[in-house]
Amino acid sequence: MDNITIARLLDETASLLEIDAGDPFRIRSYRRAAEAVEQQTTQLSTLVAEPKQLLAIAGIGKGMAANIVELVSTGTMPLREELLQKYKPTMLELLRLPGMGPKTVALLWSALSVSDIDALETAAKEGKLLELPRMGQKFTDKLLKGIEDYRRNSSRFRIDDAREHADRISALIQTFPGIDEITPAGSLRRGRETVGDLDLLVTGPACEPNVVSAAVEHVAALPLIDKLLAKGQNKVSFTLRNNLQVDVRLLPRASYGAALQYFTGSKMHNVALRQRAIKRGLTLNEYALARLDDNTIVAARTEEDIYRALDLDYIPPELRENSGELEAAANHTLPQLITLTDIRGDLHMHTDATDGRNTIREMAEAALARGLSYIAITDHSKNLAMTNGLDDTRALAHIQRIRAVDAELQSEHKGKIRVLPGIEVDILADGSLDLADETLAQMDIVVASVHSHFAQPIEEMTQRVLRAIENPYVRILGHPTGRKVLGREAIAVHIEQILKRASELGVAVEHNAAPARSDLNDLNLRLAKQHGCKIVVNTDAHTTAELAQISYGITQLRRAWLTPADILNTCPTAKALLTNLRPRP
Ligand code: DGT
Ligand code: CA
Ligand code: CA
Ligand code: ZN
Repeated sequence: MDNITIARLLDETASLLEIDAGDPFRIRSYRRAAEAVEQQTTQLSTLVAEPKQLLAIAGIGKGMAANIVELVSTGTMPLREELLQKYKPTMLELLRLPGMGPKTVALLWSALSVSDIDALETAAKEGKLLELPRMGQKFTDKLLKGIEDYRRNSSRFRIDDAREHADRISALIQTFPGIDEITPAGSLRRGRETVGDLDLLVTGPACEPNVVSAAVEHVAALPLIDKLLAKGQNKVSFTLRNNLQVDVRLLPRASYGAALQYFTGSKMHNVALRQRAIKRGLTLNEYALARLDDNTIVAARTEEDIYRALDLDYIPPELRENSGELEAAANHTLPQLITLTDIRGDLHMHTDATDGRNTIREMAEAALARGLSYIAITDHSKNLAMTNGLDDTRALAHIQRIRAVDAELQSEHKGKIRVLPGIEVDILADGSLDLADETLAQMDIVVASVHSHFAQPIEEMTQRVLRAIENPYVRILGHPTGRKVLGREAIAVHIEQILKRASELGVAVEHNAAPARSDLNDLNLRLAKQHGCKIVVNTDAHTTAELAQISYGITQLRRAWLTPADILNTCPTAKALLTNLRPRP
């Protein structure tokens, strides 16, 4: 049994546990073990006689080592067999559909023997779901629409997913001697929210034409390859277990810039750039920018050289979508795009008082370690019962705790970080807010968000949000579109009308940095700026680790051409920030 098979079986067991509504930590441990196994360059089947060596692998503990020994010697393991008596691994895909929980999936299996999406679609179309409890026509219609959305989306991967895989593959390629640089190109480098396939470019002495074949063999033998699709002179294509395709190109240093430019795209940007080259008597391809008449190379080593030779300022990858960037680069009017270090605070995060995992103090210390000068703690309000949302009494008590931590940290760290009391208050179905005005009046940061009744018709939803931001205590509109990337579609709202009113009222609109959320896309962000909206970028972190998600938010802001001046939480201090937010009544 090879490593990729062991990894698949462990991952499948995690899926089965998920359908069984198992312990999330146990599920995570199987997933982590699967990832660790497929990273190994030694075949584990040769190590099972010496289980100690298995324990040396990070992510594999005693129990998991025993599982692996069992898998290698018997082809399966007891937990897996036990779960397979009840479920099928394909059922996991069903959990990705709207309205599907583990119980529903189990019921579909026991009542209709449905275990995959195709069978579910057939059953739904034949009206078989109507016979089951709590599954009416409305559920069936929503489900069929969900299946359609899922099929459309399932060939793409979220940016954080793609980034993680790119990092893991790069770490493995890097182990080969003579590799200097590995750069993810394509849509990942441009920072799109989703990625179709990974394009990895590699350079270094090992990639020079006379020696590259050894490096190609190394890449083609990477342990995490599921299917090898193609192996050429300097290119290897393969898929991973999750079907993500990866194209690795090994390139000589002298033409790395030309390759990087070409494979970063976008296609439309490249077409426009090539036209500009031709007008100047030049030709541009993945090898070089060269003269049309005698093929003399004009630039090839770096991207900067190529853009300069075309009389253009350097164009950051996030802007390469052929939406005005060439003209701006020619006129020296490209914006000074915002960067991670411009962000001074984070105004939306949760703690263990509701559905977050860490305490107020832990969140604050993690923010301090990340170099932030202020944060707001904004836990959920009571309408979100499944998060243990705060009612007025608990919210007021929570503020006292936040103020206490703020005072402690101020004396411990000489005012380096401020912790502001806040709330993420639910916008109820009629546009009223979930907590009393007197409670909201005690908060520095009131984020108002739609978290329920997502299906309201567009006029009703628009009026609902407009009513909410009329409340004078609301300073930030959270989740302005409520969408989930590759998941839930945006709520139906007249977004421009909302942005206009928010701008008039001085209510800031939030770009949610979580890659699953990315609430305002690049177009909406540009629209928000056009209407003069105040914009904030927040992580909505539910753990200290999630504070790092801010970088994905920055990427989207850059794609929208935004500068530090466009974003409120670039203000250097909490005081400066508060004077720039909507004044309190
Ligand atoms: P994706 O993978 O769908 O998320 O999007 P990309 O942009 O990564 O597209 P991909 O992987 O098909 O190609 C990577 C880059 O290579 C693309 O952004 C531009 C360049 N490229 C690919 N095919 C062509 C082509 O036919 N003409 C030109 N000019 N460039 C191309
Ligand atoms: Ca790609
Ligand atoms: Ca590609
Ligand atoms: Zn939140």
